[in-house]
Amino acid sequence: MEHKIAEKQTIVINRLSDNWSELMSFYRYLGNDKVREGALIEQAQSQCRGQVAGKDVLVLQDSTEINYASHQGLIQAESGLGLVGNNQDIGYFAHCSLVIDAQQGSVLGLSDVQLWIRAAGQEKPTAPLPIEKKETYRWIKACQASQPCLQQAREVTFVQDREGDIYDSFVRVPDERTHLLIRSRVNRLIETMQGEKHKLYDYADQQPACGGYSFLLPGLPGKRKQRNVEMQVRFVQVKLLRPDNNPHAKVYPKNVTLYLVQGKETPQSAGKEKPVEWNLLTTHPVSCFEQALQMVHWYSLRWIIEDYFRLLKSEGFNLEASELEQGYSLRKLGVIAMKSALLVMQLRQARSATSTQPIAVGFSVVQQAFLKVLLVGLEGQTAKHKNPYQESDLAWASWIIARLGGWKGYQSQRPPGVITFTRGLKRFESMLAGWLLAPDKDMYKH
Ligand SMILES: [Mn+2]
Repeated sequence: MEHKIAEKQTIVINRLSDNWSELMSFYRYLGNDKVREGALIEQAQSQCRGQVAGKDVLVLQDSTEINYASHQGLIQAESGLGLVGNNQDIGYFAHCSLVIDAQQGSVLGLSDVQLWIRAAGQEKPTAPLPIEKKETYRWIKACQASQPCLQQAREVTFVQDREGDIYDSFVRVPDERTHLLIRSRVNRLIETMQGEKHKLYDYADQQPACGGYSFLLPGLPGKRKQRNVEMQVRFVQVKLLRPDNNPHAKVYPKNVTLYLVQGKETPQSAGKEKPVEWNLLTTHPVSCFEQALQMVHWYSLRWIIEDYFRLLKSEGFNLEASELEQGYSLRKLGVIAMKSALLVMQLRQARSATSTQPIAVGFSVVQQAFLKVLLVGLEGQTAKHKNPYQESDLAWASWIIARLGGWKGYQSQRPPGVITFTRGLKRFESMLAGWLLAPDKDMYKH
């Protein structure tokens, strides 16, 4: 049964942003109550579980909103969507935990996906709520829900942006093999190891710079140009003090000892742009420049999840353009797209040769057999036009999918990007659907 669903799903995915009016079977699949959103998420988690054994992993976490304001009149009421953004548009929120290999940076899987909606007419609470009742609880919940599929990992580091800077997290999430790396949101009052009180960022500024770090900051269309960022790095051990404005926090220890790592862009590097400044809080011990550098580097890898959300929403999958009428179906569509987008990212990485993953990461035995069939028609006569990779590597599949997506296969050509891979994957999946139905599979060889 599981297998049937998986195969059906591949048929479905190729339609994600194609002609919606032709999608009757697709609609039926998404509208089928027996296919639960939770089951789709569990499938992704169990796939992830198989990829992390013995590895040090980073879990990049972030939230995004999927907005259906442009289809507001079309979507059935009370069907699983709620208010987003300006508290008028409808849609849903998603919080994803994207697992990557800490050494290689390769995308391994999704350890958790939470979808949630905001109900209309929610009143602002008059008294402080326990964390479990707040929307921000998702950051802690995502760490907890990720744990079962990360059990085989050697070391886990959850990487969160400023929204994740919550005292509760520092108390509740870390253990011997579970760490946090979170960008600080507020200039809190802290206590130094010598017992003095300071403002966090001022105290960081007072530390001697121990070295530099540079990285390429990707551009954001309409917002900023790509630039090389040169940072100065500082670090120091601090005690974070328990917030005293929430009675529910009284159960926590009065402080937690952490390390602060600051990466601050130099004025020369920033030029006219706003300088990048990261004040990172981590449970990893940091006692030398190399360790501080590691933290800054790991945090810089957060761009991968931003890239992932971009792929889901615009470039490749165009989730927000779907014209389904049922909110529940739209949410399931979202989870399916999340799984496909994961594979697109893995295929792109496989071509960059910085990370090698086995083909089984993304393709079942049946799919691998069909890739082989397709390869015959795609390879040219000369060595230059042959797939240069081993059949057991994801890179081998990546070459084929890129060719299906319109990449010509010349080394001199620009390497294929996510759009090419998304197009290639859609084509692959629709051809696979045909192949699986074909009575005589040999005819595909010619
Ligand atoms: Mn965020």
